Amino acid sequence: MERTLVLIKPDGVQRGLIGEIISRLEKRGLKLVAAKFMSVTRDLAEKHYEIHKGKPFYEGLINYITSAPVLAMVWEGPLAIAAVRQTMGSTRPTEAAPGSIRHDYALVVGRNLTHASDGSETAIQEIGIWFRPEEIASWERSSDPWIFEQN
Ligand code: IDP
Ligand code: MG
Repeated sequence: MERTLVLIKPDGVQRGLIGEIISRLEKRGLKLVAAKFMSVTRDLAEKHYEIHKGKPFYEGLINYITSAPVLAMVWEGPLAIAAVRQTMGSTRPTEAAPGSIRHDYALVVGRNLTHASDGSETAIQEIGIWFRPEEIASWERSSDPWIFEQN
């Protein structure tokens, strides 16, 4: 079972899309195991986006993610990392698949609503940046056998 970090970025919060985004992940069958509504310090933003340091959009990206609260979450499921990236759509909304969140609700890369971990190592690293272990709830969902094929 995989876990992945999802952020609803400040534009998603400001535009009232929290419910819509959570709903899509829930309906897909993914399981929520942690959530935290919070302001993002510059220190946290810099840790999270360390890989992009030095790129032309870096300063704008840090300003964007620290500009208003975000909803940070951990979602769980088989192949959760790929599934969530697919539900979010490509980084550039005009290249995102129809039906994906970025296609359906966004236009430009600098306001693309969400973050989702892009691999198993980054998922572990990012979850560790945003959540303490005791903030993550491992739980059995009664629908798990109908979604996760555990037989
Ligand atoms: P991802 O969020 O789909 O993983 P990354 O390439 O990791 O995309 O970039 C991180 C974030 O940085 C993007 O989601 C987007 O908010 C921002 N970003 C990436 N490229 C650009 C750009 O060319 N201009 C402005 N912002 C960008
Ligand atoms: Mg990325």
